[in-house]
Amino acid sequence: MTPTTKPFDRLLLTGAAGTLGRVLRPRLLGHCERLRLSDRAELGTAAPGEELQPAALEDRAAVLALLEGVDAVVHLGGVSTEAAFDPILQANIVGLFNLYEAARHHGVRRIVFASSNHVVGYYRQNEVIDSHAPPRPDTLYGVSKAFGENLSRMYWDRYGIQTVCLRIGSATSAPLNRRMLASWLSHDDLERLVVAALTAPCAGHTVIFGTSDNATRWWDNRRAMHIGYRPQDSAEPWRAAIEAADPRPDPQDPALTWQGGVFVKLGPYET
Ligand code: 15L
Repeated sequence: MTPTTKPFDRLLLTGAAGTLGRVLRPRLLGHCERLRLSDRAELGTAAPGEELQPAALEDRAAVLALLEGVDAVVHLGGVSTEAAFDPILQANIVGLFNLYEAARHHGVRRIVFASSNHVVGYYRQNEVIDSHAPPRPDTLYGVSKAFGENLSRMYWDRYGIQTVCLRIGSATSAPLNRRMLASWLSHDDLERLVVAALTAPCAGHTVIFGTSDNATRWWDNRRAMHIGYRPQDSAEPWRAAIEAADPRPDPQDPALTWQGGVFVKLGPYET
């Protein structure tokens, strides 16, 4: 085998056709020799170094095949917002179990799991919490991400599979509203966070909040300092324009009350 300067031979990115999957797809190629991309949706054509392997997460055999020969996984796949219970059950509960069983079967040692701030969406915006705060999910989606954090904890304790759970805030190209002055995660910082989570020497099982270096903070990441994530962007340059666009916000507005923002008003949907 030829010597490699990249930290991984083969990485798997699930949810590669989704919003953040499309952001990470070209960026992760810089960190591995081969990038296996999966989604249930159309993935386009493979660039050099890419392998396309479509799969539905609830298809156990397909997920087992997906993890064969993989060094580490960036798992963005699944339902990424509030929805009816059944799709959440299939993708985020059954699908995640399939992923961890496949990792155990193939000896994959590291998974970066896209959790969400909606695990703790029912904390108020005047509270500062860390990863030891009990979950207070704002949606069925948030409950499913709390399940993922607990499932991955069990696979670490029982089987030694390391997971970094990223409680991603609002990963957009720019902050769009007052809430995002605290919750924003730039795309460059998203890449820094994922790479730190993939390469931290001793990740064990870690929960880390995914935000940029914003001046307003609800989430304390000191318990995850060993991951070595150093955000370099901030929402602050957008503050003046965002505040000017909405000079007298309603203090009762859920978007400005709860850490999960408007998610507290979403659903529940009929199954
Ligand atoms: C999430 O978990 C969602 O996937 C994303 O679409 C955003 O809504 C984000 O949270 C957020 O809280 O802004």
